[in-house]
Formats: sequence, C-alpha cells, structure tokens
Amino acid sequence: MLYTTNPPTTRADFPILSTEANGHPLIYLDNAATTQKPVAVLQALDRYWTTQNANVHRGVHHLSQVATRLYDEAREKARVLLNAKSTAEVIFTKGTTDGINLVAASLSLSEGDEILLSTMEHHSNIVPWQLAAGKVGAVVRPIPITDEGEIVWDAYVDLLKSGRVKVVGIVHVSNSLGTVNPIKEMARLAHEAGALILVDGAQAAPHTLIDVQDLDADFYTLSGHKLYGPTGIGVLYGKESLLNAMPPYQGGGDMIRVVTFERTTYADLPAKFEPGTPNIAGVIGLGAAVDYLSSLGGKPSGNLRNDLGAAFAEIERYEHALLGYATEKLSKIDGLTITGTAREKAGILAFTLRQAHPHDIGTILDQLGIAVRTGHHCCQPLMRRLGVPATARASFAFYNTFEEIDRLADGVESITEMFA
Ligand code: 7TS
Repeated sequence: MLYTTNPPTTRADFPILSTEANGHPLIYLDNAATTQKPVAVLQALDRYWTTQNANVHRGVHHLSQVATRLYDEAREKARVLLNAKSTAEVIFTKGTTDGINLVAASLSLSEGDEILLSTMEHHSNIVPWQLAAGKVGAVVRPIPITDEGEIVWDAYVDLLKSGRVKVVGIVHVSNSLGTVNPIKEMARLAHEAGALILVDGAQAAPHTLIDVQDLDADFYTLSGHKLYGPTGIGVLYGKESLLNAMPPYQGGGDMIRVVTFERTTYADLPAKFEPGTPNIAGVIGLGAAVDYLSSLGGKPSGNLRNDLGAAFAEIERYEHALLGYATEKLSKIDGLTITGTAREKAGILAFTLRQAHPHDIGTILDQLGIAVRTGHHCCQPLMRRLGVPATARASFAFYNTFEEIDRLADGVESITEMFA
C-alpha cells in the first residue's frame, strides 16, 4: 500500500533507493527518463535467465514451452494494462520510439497528406513522421500551445478543417511540461475529421491507468523502462483493423506464413510486426512490472484490471499530492519560474532559475545526491516555443517522499544563494 506519510512503504521494494550518490542518500527525481526497478522485476529477470531461458514459439522442448508460456502471459498482462480488446492488438516493440517508427513507416501516406503534431512532442514523435512524410511528400504541421503548455484548441480545430489530415500525433503526458492532454476529446475531433490519432503514452502509462478503448486511440505507445520494467521493451497498441491493413515494418523469421522466392505471406497479428527473436526477458520483466503495480492497490481481487485500477488510483492520488507539494515549495523560491502550468498535470515539475543555468542546477543538485534532468528533454521545438534553451526537471514516482522534495527545495534555494 502507498501512504501519504513518509516514507511510502514501497521504497523497500526498490533496492537502489537505499544507495548513495556523491556521499548523500540518493534522491532519485529523474523518473521521466527511466524509473527504478522493484525486486519483483529483478527476480523475474533473474529467474528467466537462470532457469527459463529458451527461444519462444519455436521449440517443442520443455524450456521453449516455459518461455513461450511466460511470453504469451505477459502479452495478456499488457493487454489488460491498456484494456485492448485482443492480444492481436498488442505488439511488443523496443519502446515508444520504436512503436512510433513502426506506425510512421507502415501507415500508408500520400503526397499532400498532413500530419498534425503538437509543439510539445518529444523528438520521437516528430522525427519518424518527418522521415515518413519526406518519402511521399506529406506535410508535418505543428499544433500550437499556450504559454501555460496547453493545446490551443481553436488552432487544433482549424488545422483539422483542411480535409487533408491523415494522422494526429499527440503526447498523452508531456515529458517536459507535465501537461496531461485531453486525448479523448482530441481523438473525437480527429476521427470526425477522418484522421487517425497516435498517442505517445510514454509518460502517461506510469502515472495513470490507460484505457485505449475509452480514449478511442488508434495507436498507443509506451516504454517498459518508464513503467518500472526493463529497458529495450515497449508496447504498441493498434486497432486490429488498422494493423491488419498495414504492411509489416520489418521482415524476418516468425512474422511469415509461407516464404518462397516469388512471394511471402505474413503471419497473423501480432506476429506480423514482431520479426526475429524478441526481447523475451524484457517482455517477461514487463509482465512482472504489471503484476507488481497491480499489487499496490491493496488486497488482490483475482481480477488484474480491477487490481490495476485500485493501484493506479493510489498512485495518482499520491503523486498528485507530491506534485502539489513540490509546486508550492519551489514556486516560493526567488527567481524560480515553473515551466508548464497547465490545469491538468502529472508527475513532472520543470523550472528555470534567473540566477543559474539549468546545467549548473543539475550539477550542483547532483553533488547533493539529487538526480534531476537538465537540458531540452528531446523537445527542441518546445524549448524554442518557450524561449528557453533548457530547463531543470524533477519527475516523480510513487516511491518519492515529501522529505525528498524538501531536500530538493533546500538544494535549489542554496543554488540561488550561491549565484546571488
Ligand atoms: N515520448 C515521450 C513523451 C518521452 O518522454 C520519451 C522519453 C519518449 C517518447 C521516448 O521513449 P523511449 O523509451 O523510446 O526512449 N523521454 C525521456 C525523458 O524525458 N528523459 O529521458 C528520456
């Protein structure tokens, strides 16, 4: 269970949180870059490599069957996590970047088609579209945002009126601002305009329980490593009819039905989009992360979706309290400006200081054992829009404490004195 008191008991599940950095207890506030891993995930990985390692979907032997069962079970867990209708809609990828590249490369685009992307997109939801657009003469158009970091709604509505919009790419939770975008409403408008919507859920999936059917997302991507699972594994959700209509992204073993030198037919979903030996350990680790998360809501009910619902209600409540506390504390610091003040925010607090460059903030906080990220956060168009070269960013997980935020605020305060 999670508590609003310090420290949340979940901290004990994450061994790395008891380590030190630069002679201080580690304060890990770089969760948007990657989250730490609970023992349950580490043990699942260790168990796999030690006692279950075999290739999947190939062998008749015992180990291959064990690995295949675990692999398939993890896909079902990912399906439940996203509330996809079918495991055919759950494609394992290397991560969010890989998932977006798959969609951008495989979706049929034509000359003059328009791709709308918000100004707050991560480069991974910009560059793949530019690559795809460049091949056929399609056009990428930015959706403007307000100074607070929200979509300019009228502009979005206007952009959709061109009648040429093929796809809208939108981040669910901005990694640089924390803005939670109104996906359901954006999807409704996109569909009314005859466009598809791809949602970059890299930062949303760790903070809230996703329901792709309720959002009516055509595609939804996430990264396992931001969801307390391993690196190198992610999920691409796509509506079955759309994935069926798309050609494979890459060719190889496991994604075929019949191969001749004249012609190849492809396997059914999801195998069609998973060529070669997959990241089996990563998939199993991600499954273990989903199980771990489901345990945070209290007593198991026997229904994974319900347990995840209870857990994410706790996670959201606690992280919201952390974010509110951090916002209140940091905004009192002289010379500090918070970047991203949208009405709906999740787990991310970015700021600049009048007195010091973000890089200096990051370096000095590091000396105090506090890990934050500084830079453009892979959002150069956003930084340009905000008129800043970079920001410092604290990003929270449910294992962070109010005391850690006090330490962050003290650290930032000391920087303003140092540079005064
Ligand atoms: N989309 C968003 C919104 C992200 O925050 C990130 C990673 C990605 C896509 C790419 O995910 P990947 O797992 O494929 O690399 N964001 C960050 C970050 O904010 N700091 O480090 C990585």
